[in-house]
Amino acid sequence: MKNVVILISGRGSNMEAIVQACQREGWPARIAAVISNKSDASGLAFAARHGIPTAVVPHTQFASREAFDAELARVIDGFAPDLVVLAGFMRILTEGFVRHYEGRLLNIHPSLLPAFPGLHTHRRAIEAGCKLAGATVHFVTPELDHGPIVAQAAVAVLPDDTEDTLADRVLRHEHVIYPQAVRWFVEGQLAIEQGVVRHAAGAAQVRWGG
Ligand code: NHR
Ligand code: GAR
Repeated sequence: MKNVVILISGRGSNMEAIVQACQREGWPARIAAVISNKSDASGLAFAARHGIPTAVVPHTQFASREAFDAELARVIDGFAPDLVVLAGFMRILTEGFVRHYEGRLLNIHPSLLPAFPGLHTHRRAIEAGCKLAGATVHFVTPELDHGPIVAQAAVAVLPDDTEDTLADRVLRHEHVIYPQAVRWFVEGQLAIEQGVVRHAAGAAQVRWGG
């Protein structure tokens, strides 16, 4: 069994989708903990209801990013993780933290990387007149939103989309590709060769949506 630790900052709907797929599909994994940097993250209640240990490491109580990341890593490592999953986790992580979890740290970013790293991706895609938007699951590297790509989902940007309607359309596909990617990892199906992620059995690493 692989231990998976999930980091959230808020709603945690991607975390929920991962917890539910893990239970429903009987992955060789357990969700060992859900950890938030915000005590009011609503996802913590879902985790507790499902019997998953939770912890809060409030970033506001640390003098530096290094100090926050050191405490976060100490709490995470208490759950002996094989994989750490960022699911709407909103703090940029230091190089030291990322190196500690190299090759076992995943994120989902709400854009078709390498377009629009950083924040406010849906607003920026609409403003740029993009006709496609989407989400990317990637291994985390020290450079923000630049790590090896595990899976992507693409959706249409519609003429009357707002930031919220586009975010909702993308999120529905996040809830499919993120559990899928985590499942591939815990099954040992992912290999990184020269910065490119391949699925051992050739599963499609792309999803097209309406
Ligand atoms: N850290 C590293 N080193 N590399 C990545 O690829 C990371 C990361 C930490 C988080 C998620 C990411 C996203 O998918 C992620 C990827 C937060 C910010 C941000 O600017 C940017 C990207 C992501 C998460 N955070 C502000 C900060 O000062 C705080 C913003 C807030 O609290 O609302 O850390 O988009
Ligand atoms: C998701 O859309 C995720 O891709 C995005 O925030 C949302 C979190 O929703 N992540 C980021 O923007 C990271 N900077 P959730 O908490 O319901 O999973």
